[in-house]
Amino acid sequence: MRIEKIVLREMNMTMKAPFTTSFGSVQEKRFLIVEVYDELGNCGYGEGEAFEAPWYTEETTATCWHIIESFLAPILLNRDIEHPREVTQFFKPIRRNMMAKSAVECAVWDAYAKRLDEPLWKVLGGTREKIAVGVSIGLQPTTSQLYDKIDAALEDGYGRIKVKIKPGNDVQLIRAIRERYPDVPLMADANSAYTLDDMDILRQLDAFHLMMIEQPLGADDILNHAKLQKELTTPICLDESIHSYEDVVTAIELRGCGVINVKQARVGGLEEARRIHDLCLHHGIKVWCGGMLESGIGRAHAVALTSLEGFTMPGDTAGSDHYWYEDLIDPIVDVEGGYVHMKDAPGIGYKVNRERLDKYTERKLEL
Ligand code: OSB
Ligand code: MG
Repeated sequence: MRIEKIVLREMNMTMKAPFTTSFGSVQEKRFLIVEVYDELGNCGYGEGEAFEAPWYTEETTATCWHIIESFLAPILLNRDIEHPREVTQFFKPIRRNMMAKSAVECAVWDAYAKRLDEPLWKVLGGTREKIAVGVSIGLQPTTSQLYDKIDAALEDGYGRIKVKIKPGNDVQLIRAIRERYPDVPLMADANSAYTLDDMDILRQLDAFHLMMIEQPLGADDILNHAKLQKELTTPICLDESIHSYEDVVTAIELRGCGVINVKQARVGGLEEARRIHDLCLHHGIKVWCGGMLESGIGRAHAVALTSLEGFTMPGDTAGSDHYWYEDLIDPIVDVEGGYVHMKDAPGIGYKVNRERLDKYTERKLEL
């Protein structure tokens, strides 16, 4: 396979509601869509999932554009590729910039699967015909608004609730949720809002049988997560701290977590995500697939990834309609009774609606 053309698009779509975490709020999503075309005319799509500001990781929409245009596209264009797994190796000389790499790598996987006329999830080695998903609910102005969101999610059939916490919005909040929903599978995500000085607060969270506490401490701090994990019975899940297979090796060696949130965007693509999945399976570390408030294109890649056998815990890949009034794909990612069913169509399995793709494109570059 040879990639002969790459199209880069900057998209702007507004979500149904703002999503608020300990690091800030997003409603207008500026992200990238990458199209790669092989010599036979197969088109693969990938999503640049970085946000406009570098709160979550150091990357932004603008840095992704720059890295793809100036470095990744020139590496890939007109190069012979046997298999998409090689793309990770081609990109090795470029440090980090995982989301930029992932956008391109995912697009190559989609084109490759379309070329084989196979669904991407099968090409990746997935075995699950349907995957369990939950919702991630952002911080709300009041507890009663949070209850409304949880009620709506449960009514829509989602079987797992993740809520965001931050200092001042933690023990009381989780206690209140537990009183109202004693048995709902529940987890809390701090997006790095605490330090070891908050040990007392974090210890109190042990009382609420949470499935896990996601990324309580610093984004670059696996060592202190290991210290914290020794003090807690609730498993720690690492999100922001994991950018590569090597980071997972470190986390396992240090016993820094019991669970890993895998996002292809955060680790440079589907090949690295799959290697992390295999490693965790081997070491008895649980994995699940996180989300980045993606459009249907990134969402379809996450759904395909989640079909791998080790993804035993529900992911964050809720249905398209949870976030968007309209999505870039037909049909939308649909959730029935808490499950997304795999598609048999080639590649990502969903058809990109070119009219809507153009409608939300604010900048376009052909390489
Ligand atoms: O920490 O998992 C996270 C959204 C944006 C950035 C980081 C995170 C999240 C979410 C929501 O929790 C995931 C989703 O529903 O797509
Ligand atoms: Mg998280």
